[in-house]
Amino acid sequence: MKNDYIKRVCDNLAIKSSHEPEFLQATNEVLESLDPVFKLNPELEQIGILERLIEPERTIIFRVPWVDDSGRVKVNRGFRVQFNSAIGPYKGGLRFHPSVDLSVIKFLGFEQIFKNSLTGLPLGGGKGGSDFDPKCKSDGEVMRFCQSFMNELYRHIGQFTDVPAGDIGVGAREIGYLFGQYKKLANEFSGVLTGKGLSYSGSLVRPEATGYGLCYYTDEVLRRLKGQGGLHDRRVAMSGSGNVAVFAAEKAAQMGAIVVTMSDSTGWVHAPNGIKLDVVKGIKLEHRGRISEYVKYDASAKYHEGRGVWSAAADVALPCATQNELTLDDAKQLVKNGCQAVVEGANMPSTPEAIAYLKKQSVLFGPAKAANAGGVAVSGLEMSQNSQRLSWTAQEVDDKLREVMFNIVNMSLNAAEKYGKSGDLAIGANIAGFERVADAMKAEGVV
Ligand code: NDP
Ligand code: 2IT
Repeated sequence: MKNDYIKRVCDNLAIKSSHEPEFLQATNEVLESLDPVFKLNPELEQIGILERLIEPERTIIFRVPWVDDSGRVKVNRGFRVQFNSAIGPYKGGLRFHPSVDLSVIKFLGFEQIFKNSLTGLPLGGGKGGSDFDPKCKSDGEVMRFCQSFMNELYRHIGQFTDVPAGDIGVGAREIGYLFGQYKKLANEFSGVLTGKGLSYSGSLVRPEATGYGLCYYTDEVLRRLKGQGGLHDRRVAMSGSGNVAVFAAEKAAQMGAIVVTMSDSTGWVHAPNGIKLDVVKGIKLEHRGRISEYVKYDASAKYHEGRGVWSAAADVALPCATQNELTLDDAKQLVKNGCQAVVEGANMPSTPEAIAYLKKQSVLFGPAKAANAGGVAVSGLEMSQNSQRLSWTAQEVDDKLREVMFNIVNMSLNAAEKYGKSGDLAIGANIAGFERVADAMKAEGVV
């Protein structure tokens, strides 16, 4: 039963943002879970906390013209949504993918507010990107696109204002081009982007951070809530084969798990004896190839075209590709095959119907904003190192990453307990993330 205030805000937003389905999905999930907070703290309505939270502080949409290798002019649409700066400068990735639109960037930016709050670091929430598709583009085309994108973005960002990073389609190559152009336009070498290369003040462990953090979180919640040991000896079904998936697979294997599936947008590979990660890294990270090539190097594995990655038998599922990739039917299939935990590496990969079903079946559910916060947490640590003009060792960064992930588990479980939702990691994460931001928004007055 939703509190009147929450219901009113959700209903109004449903009308105002009826053309933004992903944004509505994300806001509904968070707002509904705040019900017990508003029962105890009705004064939050007086300061319009929810109306303020759901409206980005600033939205920038811009033209990105660039010239392809044949000399033809192309135009894409660029976005940066500066959602909330109550607890720190806007922080969040840039996504380059043909599916990017305002709804997708707003859902990602909204989620980022609470995720960043959970890290305990001084990071506000934002997100950006473009409908540009880096696939099948030459390095020269990607460089010219990134330079044009930054020609507009640079006036809106800065180390104390807004610090973008990578996401789908934006990795080390793109961050390099974006940083180079920012430096030229602003005449300033600063920590304005994270995920930078090591030779120009990036942080050790940032490439690995989201995937490693996901495994630290998953291992801990399995121990705390399922009580039969962590990831060791568990079969893990994973989707995606990009930055998050590759390093989640690496850490899961290091922790003694057997990763049995990986995928991309064309199909998925089933390797019941365990995916050979050096092969995946070779295909995806070095040649930007397709996961279908995997079976050339592993005769015991099978490639399947299309969806279906969640039909493989596994104890734990780690969706690491994109939003709404795990549906109700997938959840049913996972439960039928004995899956005990679904922990989100991608942002909002499970549909609301899938989540409701998993919870009803007592499957442990780890929400994205908690489970994948390791990436932005190490981005925060990269900003600290840049401010200090120092580089920490891999061990130092990894230790801090583990600490952040354990704190997130503790904060989520404590908040869930405090509000009578014991063991619910999703409600706990939403409430714990919200409380810090709401406190700062109370303090800053109505601005
Ligand atoms: P990458 O671009 O490195 O990899 C994305 C992977 O997901 C690829 O295997 C890609 O396949 C697949 N994928 C993308 N879109 C789709 C789609 N529509 N359908 C099926 N498969 C798809 O991105 P990341 O690994 O960085 O990001 C993956 C997820 O993790 C995203 O949800 C992102 O928001 C989230 N995330 C990323 C963080 C980071 O630091 N990078 C931090 C926290 C969360 P293909 O190559 O065929 O497109
Ligand atoms: O979704 C995410 O948390 C990211 N893409 C990482 C953001 C960041 O600023 O490192």
